[in-house]
Amino acid sequence: MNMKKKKSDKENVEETKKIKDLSHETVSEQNELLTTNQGLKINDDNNTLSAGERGPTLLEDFIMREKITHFDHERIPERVVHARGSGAHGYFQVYKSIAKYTKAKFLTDPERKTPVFARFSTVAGSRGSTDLARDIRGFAVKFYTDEGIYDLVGNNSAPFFIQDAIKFPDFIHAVKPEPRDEMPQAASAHDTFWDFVSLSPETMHAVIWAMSDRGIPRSLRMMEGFGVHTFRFINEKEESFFVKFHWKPLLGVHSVVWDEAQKISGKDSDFHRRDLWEAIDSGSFPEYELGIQIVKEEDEHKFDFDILDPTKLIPEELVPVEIIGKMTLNKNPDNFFAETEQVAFHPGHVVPGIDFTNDPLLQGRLFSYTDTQLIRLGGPNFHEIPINRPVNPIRNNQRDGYMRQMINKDETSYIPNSINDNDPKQAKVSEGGFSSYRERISGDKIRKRSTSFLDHYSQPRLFYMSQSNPEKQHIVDACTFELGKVKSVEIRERMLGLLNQIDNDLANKVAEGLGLKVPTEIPENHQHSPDDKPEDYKSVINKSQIDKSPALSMANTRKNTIETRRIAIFAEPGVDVNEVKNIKNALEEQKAMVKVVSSKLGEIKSENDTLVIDESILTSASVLYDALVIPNGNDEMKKLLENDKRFGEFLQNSYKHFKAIAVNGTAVDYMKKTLADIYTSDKGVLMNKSVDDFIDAVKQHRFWDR
Ligand code: HDE
Repeated sequence: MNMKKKKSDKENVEETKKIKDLSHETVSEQNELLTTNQGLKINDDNNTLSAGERGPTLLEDFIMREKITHFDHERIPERVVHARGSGAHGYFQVYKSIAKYTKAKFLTDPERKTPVFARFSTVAGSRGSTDLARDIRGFAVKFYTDEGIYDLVGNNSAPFFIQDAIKFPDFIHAVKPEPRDEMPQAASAHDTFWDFVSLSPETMHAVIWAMSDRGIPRSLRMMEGFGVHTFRFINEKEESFFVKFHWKPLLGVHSVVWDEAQKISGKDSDFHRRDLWEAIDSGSFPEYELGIQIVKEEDEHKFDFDILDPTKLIPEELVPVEIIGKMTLNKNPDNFFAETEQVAFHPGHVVPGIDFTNDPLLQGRLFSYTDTQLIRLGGPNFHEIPINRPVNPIRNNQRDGYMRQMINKDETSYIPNSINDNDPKQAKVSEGGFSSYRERISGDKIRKRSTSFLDHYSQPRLFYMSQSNPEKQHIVDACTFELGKVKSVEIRERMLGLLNQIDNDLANKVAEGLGLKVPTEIPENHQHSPDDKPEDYKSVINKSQIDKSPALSMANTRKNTIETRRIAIFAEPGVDVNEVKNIKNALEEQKAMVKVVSSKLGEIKSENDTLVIDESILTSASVLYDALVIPNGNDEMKKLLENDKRFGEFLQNSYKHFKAIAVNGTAVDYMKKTLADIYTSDKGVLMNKSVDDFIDAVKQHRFWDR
């Protein structure tokens, strides 16, 4: 009896492994001949079974019916938020053990490479919406650790919009297209969004982040990620530390300009997805360092904000970010639907050593993510979809349900049992069993926002004051644009009142653009419940411990590489082919992506050389590039450029969007004429300079103070 039981246990583990292997058999095209889903070889896939050549279709045609039925059911509901996303595989490795903080094995063994799948997304738009919407970006990473799945489901904004999960449906309904006409798609610039946020001061911090350049990243590879909530680490001694997670991209944090973002949405709405794909495809693997901010248990209350409040960040100047490891994304998905679309993240997927706090937003998320997969992926077995399976074997008494893959062979499906030797057994903590942090809780059962959550303005102010002047101007411009799209004057005015609480100068500048006056009365911290009394909120501080946090400004980010920057070189007949090739080689040596752009595809021949054209001016646009080179050429080239307005528009946009521009020889004169009406500064415009100077300029990303 015992022997039989042991065998069944082993069999089950083998079964899990076998299922993994089987998944590979089904995903790869092993059978060369066309078959039905039942494995029947198909002889004719082009003609439906019919009664005679010109006769009616026969219902009997099970092959046609199977194919069309499957097609009819190809769509699954898109994610209610974060529907538009792009994913990639890779691995994570810690630089050194952080066992003093956590027992999570993937964070304590520097030898261990943990496979990951990352998915980046916009929040508001539908699955087919543009990548360049002004929006927060999702930054979700699934770690396939030896102890089970760990998901870090974060955003590229450190604060979130709301404090309590129960407000999430309201917030999302407000930002989604308006209910009557389903407009606008993937945009917060409309009445319902600003109506909601103008009545919810807690949103101000995240709103300011979204209105900053971080809302329009240059690339998914050039944005930070944040775990947002404060989590817990637990070490082997069962000591607990509060922890905030950060992802820091090695390429620095960079954005595009709003005008550019709007144009990219027309020229290539897959811009971010393509950029991620091409970078990985070309071997320039995106890398992000993982950083942690640790707060000791006894320091929980030492800040003038509550670390459980998800609308607050811990300034890096107060608690430095310790860099502990690196994620490298080195493989594109094989199939978008199977992987990027079906991947199911959940902040509740944790491993021993990582635990939750009582952040009320996080607590609500712990419910939502399984619930959403049930409708999106069709049932409780979504963990069996290959992209969601842990790499360690799973074993439990859960059974059946839609799309069950596992063939459980145990004689029992419950514990305790005597029939199967009480298998599967619970794991002791010493065997890696998860046990929740033993936190002492006492309190009344109430619905009430903690008064420690009520300072809604000092952190948005800290963020705004920490920006460089061009970044501040971009926030003003973004608010003016978005509120300019709002039809209700009342909403615009209410928003000005809130912006005024953040900074008077900000509010005045936005008011100026809207042709309005900043309201004089101070908006109250809105009550959260009809029975709340103003005296409940007396203790609101509205003051930050520090005035500036340089870490919050993208201007202070890394600017030491041109890797994967897209650089266009104009070429028309008469161009100095030799010069083009030298510049291209020098830039490509630094791993830039260089394209020679001409009025038509094909080749340009010089006396003793040939230049292959990569892109025609018809299918390329300045907004798809980070920098521009116009090389020397003879008079013919100059004339051709002058006569074709598309080159002029390309050059003008490159200049207007603050990009580095190199012009040599005859191109100097061409540039001066073309930019005559808009030229204000030489910054980032390199006339007859060396390639090295140009490379340094491209590293700067943009010349914002041009
Ligand atoms: Fe999410 N969120 N969220 N969210 N979220 C989802 O889960 C939800 C929140 C985030 O690439 C959904 O599988 C609630 C904060 C990302 O697949 C859903 C609340 C943060 C992704 C859901 C929040 C996030 C999601 C929709 C308030 C940053 C995309 C599809 C309590 C820390 C993951 C899905 C991917 C997705 C609910 C707030 C990040 C509906 C109820 C805060 C990156 O379950």
